[in-house]
Amino acid sequence: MSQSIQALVGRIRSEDASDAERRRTAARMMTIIEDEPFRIVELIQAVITEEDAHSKLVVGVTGPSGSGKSTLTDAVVSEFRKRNSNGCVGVVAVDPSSPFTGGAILGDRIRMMKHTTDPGVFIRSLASRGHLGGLSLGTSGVSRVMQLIGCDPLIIETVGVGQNEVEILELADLVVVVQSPGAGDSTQMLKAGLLEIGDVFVVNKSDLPGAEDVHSQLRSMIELRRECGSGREPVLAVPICAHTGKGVAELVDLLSRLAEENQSLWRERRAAQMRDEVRHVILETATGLLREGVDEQTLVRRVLEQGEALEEVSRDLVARAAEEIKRHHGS
Ligand SMILES: Nc1nc2c(ncn2[C@@H]2O[C@H](COP(=O)(O)OP(=O)(O)OP(=O)(O)O)[C@@H](O)[C@H]2O)c(=O)[nH]1
Ligand SMILES: [Mg+2]
Repeated sequence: MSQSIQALVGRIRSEDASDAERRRTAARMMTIIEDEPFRIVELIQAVITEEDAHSKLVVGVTGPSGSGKSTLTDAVVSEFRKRNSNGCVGVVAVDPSSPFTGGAILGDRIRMMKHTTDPGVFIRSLASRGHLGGLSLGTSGVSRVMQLIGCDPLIIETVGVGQNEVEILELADLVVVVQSPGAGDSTQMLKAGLLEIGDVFVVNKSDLPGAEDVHSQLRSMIELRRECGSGREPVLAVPICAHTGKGVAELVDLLSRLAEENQSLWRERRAAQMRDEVRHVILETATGLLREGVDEQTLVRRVLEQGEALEEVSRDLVARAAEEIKRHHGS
């Protein structure tokens, strides 16, 4: 018998729950939603009207592999913890390119982080691909649970850019794009679409030669984007050395200021995002029902070999599914 998400939310909220129990309950809820992503709807139902179920700042960190996203995230987490030692910070590391068995690689990456023993830092990695309901729904579920237990900021790290990653970054209020010298020509970034989705651009590894060049290339690209007026105003952060922490305080200042300024806009976006997730799950569930007991090859043959109209075959399918459901559920 699987546990109700609502009951778990209640347990997390309960005043007599200890911190340890809250953590355990949150971890259980994350596992449930990772295994059954559609159950994110139960979580949304439980928290949708509640402002305090959301972090004020959800940051997506992306950029080419090896640019230093994890090292930078680590440094940013330290800075946030230093500023608010009572609060907690969440990190979700997503690696859509890893096969299901890639856990070991991610394990190494996680161990790299200094914060694994800090009770004020939650870290969760997602390496699985091709889960039912898609990776982004699982990521969203994990993110929402972290927000529910008060992780603020929440940082979502994901490499490169593909469709999955873009979806994941839609969960973020702000997207930070990390570049570094020596990681290939930064015009490649433009092709990869990072320029379009970034809100804050930062050059990491400022201790290495070439960092200034990357910084000024970024500045011209950002200016170009501004001139094209593509809506969101991108910002160029000061160069950073994640190893020494140089520039990290300035980046955290910038992120905090942007969060302050944009809170009401983001609130609306978060609400829209939740409605969108529910809509997605409803349609996916309906598609699943439609497919039940259907011979899809026959449908294809009717269209390709018998020349039936697509619309006709589709309506037929829906009508048959409706009958089937009526028969099973006797209404
Ligand atoms: N010199 C220098 N090296 C850095 C700096 N930040 C990170 N590195 C190194 O760059 C390498 C990659 O860093 P990661 O933080 O793992 O990079 P990543 O972007 O998270 O990599 P993936 O998760 O594989 O995409 C590591 O060897 C880091 O030690 C920096 O500021 N200066
Ligand atoms: Mg990394």
